[in-house]
Amino acid sequence: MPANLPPTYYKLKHQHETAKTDEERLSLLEEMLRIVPKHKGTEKVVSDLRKRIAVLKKSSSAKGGKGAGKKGYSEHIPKQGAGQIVMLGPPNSGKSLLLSNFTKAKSEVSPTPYTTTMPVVGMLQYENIQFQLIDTPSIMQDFISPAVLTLIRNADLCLGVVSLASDGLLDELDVVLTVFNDQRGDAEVGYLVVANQLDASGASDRLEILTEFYGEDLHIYPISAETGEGKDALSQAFYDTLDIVRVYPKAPGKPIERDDPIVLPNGSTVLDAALGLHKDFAEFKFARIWGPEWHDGQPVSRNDVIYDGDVVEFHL
Ligand SMILES: Nc1nc2c(ncn2[C@@H]2O[C@H](COP(=O)(O)OP(=O)(O)OP(=O)(O)O)[C@@H](O)[C@H]2O)c(=O)[nH]1
Ligand SMILES: [Mg+2]
Repeated sequence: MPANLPPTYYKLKHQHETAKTDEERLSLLEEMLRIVPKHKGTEKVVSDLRKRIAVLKKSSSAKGGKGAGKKGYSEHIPKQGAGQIVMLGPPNSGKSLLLSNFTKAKSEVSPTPYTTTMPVVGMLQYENIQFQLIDTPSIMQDFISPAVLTLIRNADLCLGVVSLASDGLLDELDVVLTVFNDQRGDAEVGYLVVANQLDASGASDRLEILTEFYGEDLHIYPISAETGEGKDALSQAFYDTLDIVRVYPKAPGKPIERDDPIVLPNGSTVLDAALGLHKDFAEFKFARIWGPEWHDGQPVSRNDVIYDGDVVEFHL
C-alpha cells in the first residue's frame, strides 16, 4: 500500500468493506476516488478504484438499477448471454435476414419494407459463449417504435445495419446515428456499423464511399447476411467491443471446464468470478489462479483483478 493516504480514505475503505448494497459501495468508491491524492505512488490505488467503479456501474445497469433505462418505458428485453446487441437500421437493410442466418431464431424476411413490427431475439454463438442479438422494426425519419428506443438505452451494444445495395446509404446511416445519439444519452452503449449486402451489385463502390465518409469515426464491418461473409470478423468485434473477459472455474483436483466460462466485465475481481459461479462461493477460503499474468497456481486474494482466459480454483 503506497504511503500518504489520508485517514478519511481508510475510514471510507472500512465502510466500503461492511457496506450492504452495491449502491452504497458505489458511492463510497466514488468518494474514495475523489479524495485520493493523485501521484505516482497512488497510481495502482486509483486505477483499482476506477475499475471497481466501472464494474459496479455495469452490473447495476445490467440489473436495471440506477443508470438503466431512465424514461420509464418498460418494454425492455431481459439480457441473456454475454451481451445484448440491438440492431438498428432503415427498412430492407437486411436485419431480419442477418438474425435468421446468423442465429437459430427466425424473423420474417421480405423485400417489402417495414416487414418487422416487433423485436425478435436470437443467440449468436461465438466460440464458447453466446451474444443476444435483437432484430427490430426499422427506423423511419419521423417515427421510431417506443420499444426500439427502450432497447437502445438498455443495450450493451447497438449495431447500425445499412445496405450496400442502397444508393441512399449515407443518408440512411445518418438517420440511424442521430437516433442512436439522441437516445443513448449518457448511458455507456457501444456502437458498430454493419454494411450489409456485400454480395449485391455495386456493393464495393458503395463501401468505398461509406468508408471515405465515415471510416474515421466509426467501426464499419462489411458483411453479407446472405452468404455469411464477414460474420466471423463481426462476432470478434462484438467480443472486443463488449469489453468482457472469460474465466474458467476449476474444482480442486478436477480438470478445467472449458465449455462454460464465467463472463464478466473487464476489470472484474476474483470475488466477482466467485459470485459469477454461485453466491455460495463468495465466502471461499482461498483461491488459486493460472494464466499468463500469474505463476501457475498462485494464490490470489478476492480483490485481485482477473484477466481473460484465467483459470480459477476456489477452495470453500
Ligand atoms: N443479396 C442480398 N440480399 C439481402 C441481404 N440481406 C438482406 N437481403 C434481402 O433484402 C430484403 C430485405 O431484407 P430483410 O432482412 O427483410 O430487411 P429488414 O432490415 O429486416 O427490413 P424490414 O422489412 O424493415 O424489417 C430481403 O429480400 C432479403 O432477402 C444480403 O446480404 N444480400
Ligand atoms: Mg425485418
